[in-house]
Parts: sequence; C-alpha cells; structure tokens
Amino acid sequence: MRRAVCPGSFDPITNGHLDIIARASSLYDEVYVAVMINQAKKGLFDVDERIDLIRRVTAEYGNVRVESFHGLLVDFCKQREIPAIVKGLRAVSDFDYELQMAQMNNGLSGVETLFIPTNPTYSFLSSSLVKEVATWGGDVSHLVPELVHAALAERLRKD
Ligand code: COD
Repeated sequence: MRRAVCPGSFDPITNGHLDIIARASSLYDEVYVAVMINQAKKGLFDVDERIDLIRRVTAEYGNVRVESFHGLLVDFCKQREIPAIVKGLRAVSDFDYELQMAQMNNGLSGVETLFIPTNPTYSFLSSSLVKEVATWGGDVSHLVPELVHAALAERLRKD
C-alpha cells in the first residue's frame, strides 16, 4: 500500500489545497490529510470544524482520510507507516522554508517530501488571504469549495 500525507492548518481548506490533495490521491493508494493542532493559535474554524469541511469536500476521493495531529509530523507518519509527505509549491518564496522542513523531516526519520507545483490558477491563494478578503466582504466564491464558502459566510456573520 503506497501511502502519503498532505499536512497543513487548513483554516479553512481552499481550492489550492484541494487541488494538491486530489492530485496526491491519484498518485497514492491512500492519502492522509493531517490537520495540525496548534494550541498557540486560535483559528477561524476549530480543528473539528476544519476536519468536517475537509471530509465533505474530499468525499468523492475514496482513498482520502482526514485526521488531526499535534507534535511532530514525522511521528504521525511513523505511527501510520507513511513514507511520503506531499506539499504544494506556490512560488519561490515557499521553497526556502519547505526545503528546510523537508531536509529536517528526512533527517529525523527518513520520510521523503514530494513537491507538486501549484495549479497556476491558485498560485496566489492562501487560507489567510481568503479569510482577510471574506472578512471585508470580498468575493472568495471562486477560491474555496462551495460548502466552505457557505461556512465562511456563516462564521463571519456570527463574529
Ligand atoms: N497551492 C498549492 N498548495 C498549497 C496552496 C496553494 N494555493 N496553499 C497551500 N498549499 C499546500 C502547501 O503545501 C502547504 O504546505 C500546505 O498546503 C498546507 O498549507 P496551510 O497554510 O494550510 O498550512 P501550514 O503552512 O500552516 O502548515 C504547516 C505544517 C503543518 C505542514 C508544518 O508546520 C508542520 O509540519 N508542522 C508540524 C510540526 C513539525 O513537524 N515541525 C517540524 C517541521 S520540520
């Protein structure tokens, strides 16, 4: 069984994330989406809400599993016998930090990191930008799955 993990904060999942997960799911038998629990940073959505959104938007891919993790990503990989981390690369600015993490993770446990170039349509896209634009009433409907758009509208209406 060839397994890989797509890790991230996913607060919330965007079309850029989804594109990478979909492409990973066509390359591997089983893809874990690992949602990092960061106690130091309160997100717009809590981890259970993020997981629920990701599960719903990836339901069409039969080989995607969604879980949370805290601590080191390599420990998540070791516990599930996952030999590969799949990351999307948006721009050169992503590369320096991603390279450091890839080398650190490989040195810690031998896990490999594979980079998939972002779909150019989403190369500028991040969860933070989506939240900022949506907070001020900008249209992000083309940047996130429909049900994430609805969840964003609902959350921002409440806050
Ligand atoms: N196009 C393509 N890919 C994208 C896009 C886009 N528009 N947006 C995001 N991505 C991909 C990138 O690969 C990105 O890495 C990933 O999605 C997740 O993005 P975010 O923003 O949701 O998540 P981050 O960057 O906050 O996640 C960081 C990690 C959780 C991956 C990292 O901090 C980590 O591994 N932490 C665990 C602790 C650990 O092991 N630390 C040691 C590291 S060496």
